[in-house]
Amino acid sequence: MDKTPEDRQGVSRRAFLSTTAAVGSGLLVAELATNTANAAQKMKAPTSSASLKKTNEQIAKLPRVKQEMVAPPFFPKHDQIAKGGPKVVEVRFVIEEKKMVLDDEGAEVWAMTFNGSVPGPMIVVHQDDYVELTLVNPESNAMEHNIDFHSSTGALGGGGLTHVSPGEETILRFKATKAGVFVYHCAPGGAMIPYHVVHGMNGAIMVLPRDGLKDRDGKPIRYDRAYYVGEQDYYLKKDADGECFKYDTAGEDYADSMEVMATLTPSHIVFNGAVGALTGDNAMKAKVGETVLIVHSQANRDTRPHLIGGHGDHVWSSGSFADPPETGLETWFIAGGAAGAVTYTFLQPGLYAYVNHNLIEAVLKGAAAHFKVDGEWNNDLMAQVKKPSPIK
Ligand SMILES: [Cu+2]
Repeated sequence: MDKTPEDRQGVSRRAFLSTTAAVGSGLLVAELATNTANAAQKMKAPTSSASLKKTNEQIAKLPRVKQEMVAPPFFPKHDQIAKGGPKVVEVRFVIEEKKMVLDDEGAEVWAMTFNGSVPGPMIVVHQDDYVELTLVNPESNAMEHNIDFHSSTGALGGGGLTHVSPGEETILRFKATKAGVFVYHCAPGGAMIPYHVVHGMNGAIMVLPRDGLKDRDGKPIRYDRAYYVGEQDYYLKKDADGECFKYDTAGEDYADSMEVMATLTPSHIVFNGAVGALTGDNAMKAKVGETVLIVHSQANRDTRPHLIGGHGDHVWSSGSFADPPETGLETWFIAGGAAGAVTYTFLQPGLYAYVNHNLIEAVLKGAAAHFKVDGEWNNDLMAQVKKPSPIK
């Protein structure tokens, strides 16, 4: 994208970037949606007032911790039970627009990412902690971005206060008042909202109850390992031979992408950014007897996770830890725009497939992962009584 002297001015550049949002197919709809979203975004939280000063002074007395972000499927280091009172948890996201390969056929997308991964990193805090996010949009990026936290309250989930053009950074603080797992995503306005989300710009936060997870009788649930699976739908345009189009820069696929998005038919539905990101050598690991927490998010589209050969021992399908978990489920539902959590204690060794149980989406589109579980086989739970052999 050519830079004019005007582009150096924040306001002109912002105007330019949001104008590009309305280019391409679906122009009218995009404009209508953009205008609606922009009107909402004009509402701003006060940046200087006696009440803000007082709040800042109170929060300044709280302990501060930095949370080191790690790429999914891993979780950052965290305590399952909070130590002490509420804290301010500092998190840093650097936005990276980058080309990613999605499958063995070499399909490519110019992904938009928080910290370079699809999905973005898992954040973990406890209820009533404050999340203080520094959002950095480096000059090397082409587009304006922001962030909407479904776990937060006010200002479009922070989306109204965090618009950053290339070369800008901002800091948002919000109080994590609801316990559960929640999606966050970029939402720059109008058609750019789904465009950024289906280019990978989403992730999840886990807000644990201060005294940890509990079953429906109030008994503690503890996990030995935690994994984060972010499901991503992509909408790549294909040529007459079924080859996906390739582009030289981020944003160049806008019109083509809008055209495919309008069909509601994804070209790819994958876990953690690409086909095979969590299978084979990248399989998630566990041991027999260990309890694993799996958080699964889908920022755009409904899904239905299933662990083949296992179960959901405790399932927070809607993601709210304030509600008792369901137990012993085969498949659970996660609504588009939400995250869900499940614990499972592995009882048998082997390779487990963890899939979106629309099996077309799992097998043909890519929504599958593996768990590699070590340990002793339990013959009481399952045995091969007779090997497959000719019928007598
Ligand atoms: Cu974005």
